[in-house]
Amino acid sequence: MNQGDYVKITLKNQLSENTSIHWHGLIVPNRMDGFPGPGGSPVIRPGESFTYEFYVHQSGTLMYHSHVNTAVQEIIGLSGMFISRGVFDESLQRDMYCFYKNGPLRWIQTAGCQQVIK
Ligand SMILES: [Cu+2]
Repeated sequence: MNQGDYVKITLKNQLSENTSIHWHGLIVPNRMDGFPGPGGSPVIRPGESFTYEFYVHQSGTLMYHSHVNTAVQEIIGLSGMFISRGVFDESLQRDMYCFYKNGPLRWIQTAGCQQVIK
């Protein structure tokens, strides 16, 4: 993504339980925040879809994650990085992040680092 982009991301819930996507650290309208509750951001029920739409106001290495049954859903993979290149950024060639996840053995355990070439 680039700072200033307008994004539309559709979540289709193929889980057997509710879910949502919270755009951690991103400044978005309450309804698009993915934090179900008073701000009006919806819970996505199994089999349903929801399209998150917002402008990317910030630059940097940000993240997204489930905001329903978070302790389980993040561990099984419903989380990741959201990288936004700033309009005034110098010519960065790569961005690196490490994302460690740990939980009970009956869940998937993952740990890893990735390099994103811009
Ligand atoms: Cu968060």
